[in-house]
Amino acid sequence: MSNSGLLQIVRGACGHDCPDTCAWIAETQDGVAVRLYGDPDHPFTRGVLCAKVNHYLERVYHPDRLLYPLRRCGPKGSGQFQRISWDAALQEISARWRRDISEYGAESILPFSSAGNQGLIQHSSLDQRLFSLLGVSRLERNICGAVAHEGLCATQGSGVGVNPEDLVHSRYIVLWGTNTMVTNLHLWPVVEEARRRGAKIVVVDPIRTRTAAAADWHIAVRPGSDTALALAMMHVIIREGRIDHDYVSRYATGFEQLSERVSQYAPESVTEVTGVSAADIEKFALEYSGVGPSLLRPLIGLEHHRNGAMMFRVLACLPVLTGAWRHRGGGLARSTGAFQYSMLNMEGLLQLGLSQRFARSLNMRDLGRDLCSTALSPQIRSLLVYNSNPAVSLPNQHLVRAGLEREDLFTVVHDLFVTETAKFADLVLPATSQLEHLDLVPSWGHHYVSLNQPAIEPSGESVANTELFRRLARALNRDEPCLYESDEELLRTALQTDHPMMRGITFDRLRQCGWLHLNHEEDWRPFAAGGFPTSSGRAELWSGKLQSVGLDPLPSAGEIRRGAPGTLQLISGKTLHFLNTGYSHQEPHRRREGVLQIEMHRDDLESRGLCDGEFVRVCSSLGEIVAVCRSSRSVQRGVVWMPFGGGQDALGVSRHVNNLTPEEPTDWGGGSGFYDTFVEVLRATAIVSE
Ligand SMILES: Nc1nc2c(c(=O)[nH]1)N[C@H]1C(S)=C(S)[C@@H](COP(=O)(O)OP(=O)(O)OC[C@H]3O[C@@H](n4cnc5c(=O)[nH]c(N)nc54)[C@H](O)[C@@H]3O)O[C@H]1N2
Ligand SMILES: Nc1nc2c(c(=O)[nH]1)N[C@H]1C(S)=C(S)[C@@H](COP(=O)(O)OP(=O)(O)OC[C@H]3O[C@@H](n4cnc5c(=O)[nH]c(N)nc54)[C@H](O)[C@@H]3O)O[C@H]1N2
Ligand SMILES: [Mo]
Repeated sequence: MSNSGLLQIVRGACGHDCPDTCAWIAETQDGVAVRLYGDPDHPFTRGVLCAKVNHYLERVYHPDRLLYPLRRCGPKGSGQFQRISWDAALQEISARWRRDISEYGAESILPFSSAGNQGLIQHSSLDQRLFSLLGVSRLERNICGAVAHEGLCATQGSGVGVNPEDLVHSRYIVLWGTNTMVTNLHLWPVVEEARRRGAKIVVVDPIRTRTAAAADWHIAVRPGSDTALALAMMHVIIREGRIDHDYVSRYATGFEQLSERVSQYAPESVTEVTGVSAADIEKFALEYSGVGPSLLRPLIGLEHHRNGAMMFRVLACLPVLTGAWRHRGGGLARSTGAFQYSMLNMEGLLQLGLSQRFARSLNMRDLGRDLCSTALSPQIRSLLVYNSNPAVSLPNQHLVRAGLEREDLFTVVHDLFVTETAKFADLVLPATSQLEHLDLVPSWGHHYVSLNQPAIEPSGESVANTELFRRLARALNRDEPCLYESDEELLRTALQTDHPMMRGITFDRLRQCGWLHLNHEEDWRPFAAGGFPTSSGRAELWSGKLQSVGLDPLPSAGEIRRGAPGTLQLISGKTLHFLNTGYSHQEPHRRREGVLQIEMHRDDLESRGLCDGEFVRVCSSLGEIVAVCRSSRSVQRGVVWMPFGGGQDALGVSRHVNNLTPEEPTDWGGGSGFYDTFVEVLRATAIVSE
């Protein structure tokens, strides 16, 4: 080989389900990746990778990485497999799918995927085209972000917000229900820079997270009660005349109705529900409305409550009242994802018009219920899982697994590792790592568009998602050319857009530079003037649209869930060393996260006669798991914290926090109230001896 021994450099971008979309550089030698590091020139990710991607080559070359197709040779769930060829696997899938389609109808097939790979085409492209043509059941992918987005849209008509890099101009930053230092670490230097320039950093979180501990002020709100807190802030802001009347009269509807509503939310009236003193609420409201530019930064955490959408609807009213949107660094900054997607040629990429007829849509949250349902018509007969690990990540894990255990269900899982879901599969197919496929990665945490270029050949017989769907199409004898476009063709299609912010962002330029900033003026303020993209053209403090679907037209506290007396509210957030459930199948990441712990307030331990470090059974109405209890100053009385992501409890049994969580819908937006879980914690030995 002429390049033998030469070091080559390839630019890529992380496609993990994370807002940061880090730009990386891979060094390869003789077809092997020898080094991976953050691109130091990227203005947002600045050459820094996270605790996971810093060790990405270990993932690529991990001895447990799936390299060949496997067929189950033991009971479902046992993880016993034998190697088979791709041809045999494809033949089996096509034979089964054809039979299902003719006997039960195409809707008896359910493709299930999430954002395990959030690159544009590996997330959605040929898969969607094939599904449309086949007429299989569709999935509502709404477990992450959809609720928050809907909530924001109710007030401001879109999810568009402040450019995250502009936070340096903010003088009052509220990280509201987001653990920035763990889940969005590249925003933290921006926050720090703002602090150096004089900003105050406030964290609103029931848990004293790393981020809360690093802030200037931590407001330890009671879970789910942020709506009441924000309404009380509005009460103070209106009472004290801190309203930007000019902004409100030009750009908002329903100020009078809102004023009347929040008159019921005097700070004293919400201290019990929020756990925040009236004095602190007053102070928070006055600081927020007095120091500018002020910025609210929620991300996802808040949406995992029953009143999840309302959380975001209510927060979005604050910068409208104060006119914070006028100022650079003022307003609200959540996901930039929908914003980036809105600029791409998604119609061309997905070709949803290929659908010949209506196909039902199933909510991903309800997978367990739907798999176990005898009423669903047709019943789900075949399941194809990719980009997701539902046996761990979905609520009511017990039901999901009961569904996956069905003998008459044919399950195919495409992944990089034998996940807990894959253990229930009839066939497991190997997927490529991000070093092994091409993609464009829009970011939900900044304004750069990045190209992920393959650095090495696919390991073993692994294939990218796009290639999987080409192979499936071929096996099913489909002859539509749109099912066989190359990855590059797909990306070129997606980039065929005349959106002004995409001007100059072409495939060829991206191939050269790796990443490019959206094309907008440096001082870009989405809602400084000109209104909002709602049907009224204004921010809807009062919403006719919500009223028309039977919802409260005004911001309200929504349903704040509280458990039965004696139960504790369980919050299960993201961890440093796992990416959702990703990396939990790998040592040393598992070791770094350690044995499963539950953090409890000392009084809650003592009142149960428990000691720090002992094994406890954590029980909800749905299930129970074993953890080591820890006396922690990070949690308030009545609230407990456990990490989400690992697959095993403290006894090494394959069950985790979602064994306890209910598949309960959020108010609107179709998500799941993961954090409205109420548990009892009992000494493990006492129960064992019962
Ligand atoms: N290291 C790492 N990074 C990740 C991920 C990961 O698994 N690991 N996952 C990625 C994904 S998919 C996502 S969605 C994002 C999520 O990013 P975040 O939204 O930042 O993360 P969460 O852990 O879901 O929740 C954030 C915080 O919300 C708090 N919270 C819970 N209930 C309430 C409440 O009622 N009120 C308030 N004020 N706060 C509350 C939790 O205590 C938690 O600290 O992170 C992404 N980044
Ligand atoms: N209790 C509790 N539950 C939660 C949450 C919580 O905070 N608490 N968070 C929720 C949230 S916000 C989210 S986003 C979900 C996440 O839930 P899921 O979307 O199910 O995410 P993961 O568990 O990370 O599964 C992604 C899988 O995709 C695989 N993968 C990565 N790249 C590729 C690829 O290119 N091709 C294929 N075929 N596979 C690939 C990974 O190896 C991994 O196994 O969990 C939700 N569940
Ligand atoms: Mo997520």
